[in-house]
Amino acid sequence: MNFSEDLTIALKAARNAADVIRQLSINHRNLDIRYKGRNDIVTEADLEAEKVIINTIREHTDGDSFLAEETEGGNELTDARTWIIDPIDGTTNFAHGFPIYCVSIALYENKEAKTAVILEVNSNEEFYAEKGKGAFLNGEPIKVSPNNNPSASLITTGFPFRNMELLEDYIELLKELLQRVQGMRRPGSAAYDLCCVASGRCEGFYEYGLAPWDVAAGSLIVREAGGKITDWLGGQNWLFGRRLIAGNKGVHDFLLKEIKDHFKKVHLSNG
Ligand code: 2AM
Ligand code: CA
Repeated sequence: MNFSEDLTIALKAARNAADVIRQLSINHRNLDIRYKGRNDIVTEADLEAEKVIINTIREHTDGDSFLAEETEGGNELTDARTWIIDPIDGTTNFAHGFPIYCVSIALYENKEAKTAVILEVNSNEEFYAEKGKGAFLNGEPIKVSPNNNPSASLITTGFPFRNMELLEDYIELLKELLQRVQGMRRPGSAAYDLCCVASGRCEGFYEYGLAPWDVAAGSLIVREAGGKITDWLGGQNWLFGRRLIAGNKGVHDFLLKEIKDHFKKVHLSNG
């Protein structure tokens, strides 16, 4: 497979960031932690890693735009080439030394994902995809799970941590799923959840309260692995719409129906 120069740049940036994160994780109990909001933290590792990613990309490109969690936030995308970056997806895990956290880098152009890399720092797994070229894990092609049967499926989600307005509906849905599926997991990094869908480690994933940098790369990796991504109404407003469902087709459609049935307030909240 002939990959683009952009993928090489994204991989180099992700590896450089992972080096910085690993270095700082040695002493994670002494990290300088700041609160951006309730339960929403940023560490010096997030800031350093983001700097390294942007500098690496700038060394190899000219005039590209950035949408990055810590320094270049925003809530819209133009048609320009835009790198959407989460230096650490799973910062709460990182700050506790709990081993699932990822560097996530995506390149969008004309509002469409072209290239995506997610590197899980502890396992050193590199998930990546380019539009129309398939999805890969450490160089090997990956595909979503062929198991479309909800009762034999493993489902990941993220617990609500900021917007508690939808909490009751969330718990009702969880209650239902715990009785209908084989197992539920909460890894703590949406980027990683999407990689698990893409590589068939789980059959589906859903969450609300998501930021564009949590899902920009993972959604391309899922689609290139043959999976389906929608928002909670079955539409395509998932990059800025904060709510996403991913899965193989059968389990995605099952989750969409369950969410529609249980989230009575889904139209009323923007969390
Ligand atoms: P972050 O580590 O980049 O902030 C979805 O669960 C996303 O919400 C996570 O990927 C995580 O991304 C973010 N998040 C922020 N604060 C969180 C918290 N207290 N618990 C879980 N996820 C949190
Ligand atoms: Ca982050």
